[in-house]
Amino acid sequence: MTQTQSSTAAAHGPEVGNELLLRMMEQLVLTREFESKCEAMWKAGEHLVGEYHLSLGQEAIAVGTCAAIEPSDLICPSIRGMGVYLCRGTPLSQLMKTFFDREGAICGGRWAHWHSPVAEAGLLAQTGMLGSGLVTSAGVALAQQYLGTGKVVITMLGDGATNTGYFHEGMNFAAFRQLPIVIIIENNGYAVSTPLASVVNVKHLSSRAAGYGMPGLTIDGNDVLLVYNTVRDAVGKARSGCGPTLIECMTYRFSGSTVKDPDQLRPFAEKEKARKKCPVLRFKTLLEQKGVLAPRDYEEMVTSVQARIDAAEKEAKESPHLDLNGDPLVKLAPYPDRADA
Ligand SMILES: Cc1ncc(C[n+]2csc(CCOP(=O)(O)OP(=O)(O)O)c2C)c(N)n1
Repeated sequence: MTQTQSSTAAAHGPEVGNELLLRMMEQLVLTREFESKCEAMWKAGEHLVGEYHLSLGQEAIAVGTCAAIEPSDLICPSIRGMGVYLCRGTPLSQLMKTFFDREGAICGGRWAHWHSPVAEAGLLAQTGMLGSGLVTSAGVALAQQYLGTGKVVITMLGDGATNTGYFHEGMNFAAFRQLPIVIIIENNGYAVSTPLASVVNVKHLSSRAAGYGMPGLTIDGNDVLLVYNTVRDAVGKARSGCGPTLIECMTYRFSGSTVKDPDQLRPFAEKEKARKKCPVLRFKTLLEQKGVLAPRDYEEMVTSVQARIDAAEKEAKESPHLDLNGDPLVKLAPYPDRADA
């Protein structure tokens, strides 16, 4: 079954309470501001560890998804996973300490972006080989099924990652075993600078789900409420033993593939058009229309989030540098951009 769902009121499902609406608004702002800050730090030449795949423009997918699952559920973010780390409550200072290689960093500073788990946040590590995160996530889902934990696994990947063999293995295994897993494609139309339409012959990637005997949906990934409702339904089915769902979220990234990418190959007009569909401003407008958010509330929200981010940056920069002398993993694979490696 392949379906496309549009952003109609009916597709939004039951009414969502104001508290949740405001929480999602704040998480959109947090992701936007946190990543904008990180991008600015990179561009100012600050020494940050690793590479950074920004999710600016795609924030609604992480926010809607995280709002739709239980704290006990497990989630494997895509390589653009900062929104998931933030929505699952990873402390801002811990993220900043990781960027600046300070004591208190995630996984003792062995983190390369998205490749480290945060157990207390239910975050599974993304793999370095695109698409294979679906295979490892399917393994985790199999464990939940076998142990009867009632937990659902969410796994997220880009459109380019769906063209790997791992994706097809993972899809087949998830469907065959009717695993408690929801597979989310963040379709931003490009793998680095390769347009999706130049490498696949299907209109909707969700149509591939039928080949495995799994339902597939394509939705507007910039509509946070639609993401929330679609994921919530799929998670409910997975939890009740009805197996996996593939959800393709259509979106666009505002920046280059990584912070180092000058992004000269995507058409300027296309980028400008996409910016007009900003998921953060779109949700802000909706909440203002609903009378849930006043313009002044929004400004206060942004100011307060920025203050939290600045405080986290300050705390990180005042913390001692990590001492990785003698760490067997660092000896085995030194980071080329780590000053003391
Ligand atoms: C199997 C594999 N091939 C190539 C790469 C190098 N690579 C890293 S990110 C990336 C682009 C990924 O595109 P997509 O899956 O669409 O995600 P997006 O970057 O658009 O979020 C590539 C090709 C990789 N990590 N793994």
